[in-house]
Amino acid sequence: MTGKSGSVDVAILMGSKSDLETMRPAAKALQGLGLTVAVRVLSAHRTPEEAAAFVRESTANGVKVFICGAGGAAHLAGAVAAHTTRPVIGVPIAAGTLGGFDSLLSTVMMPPGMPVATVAVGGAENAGLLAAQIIAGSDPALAKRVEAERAGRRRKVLQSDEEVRAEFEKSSDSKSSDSKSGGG
Ligand code: C2R
Repeated sequence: MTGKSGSVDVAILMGSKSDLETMRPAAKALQGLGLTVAVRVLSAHRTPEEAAAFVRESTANGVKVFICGAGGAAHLAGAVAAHTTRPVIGVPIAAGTLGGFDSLLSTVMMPPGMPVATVAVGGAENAGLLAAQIIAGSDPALAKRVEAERAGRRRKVLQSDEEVRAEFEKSSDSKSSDSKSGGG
């Protein structure tokens, strides 16, 4: 993971280091598609000035998408959206007593004019993939890699389908031959 804000494709922000393991799949998905990331712990509540400065600087340096993960009263994604017109994706994080419903609502319920594309609670991998899809709109080589990633998932499901069907077809075959031989 890159630590600088300059010349990276996607900036991933989180409100606390306690969010890192939830957010890591976003970086992994992006890096797996050949995109560069800056990963930062910055909080709209605890480090408002540093967070705002980072977003402005990153925007000036050409960051294409911001991904923001936060738990509880999750204002980070909205605060980031206030300082940039680049797309902002929010990842609500289950932290504290309300299981993530609090951060889901805090992230998703933005006022008109300040969109934050919000993924599922803990949905960092989808946030990474969505950021890649946004960038792929103007990058045909990346679009091909995104399509290949999708095709890989399709293959995995079809492989699982084959395995599960084989297991149950085998067991129903043996039951029907048992009943034939037993029933005379
Ligand atoms: P600690 O584990 O540091 O106490 O943080 C973090 O994202 C984390 O999930 C608990 C939770 O507080 C969240 N936090 C926010 C913001 N800053 C930190 N929601 C913010 O700016 O929105």
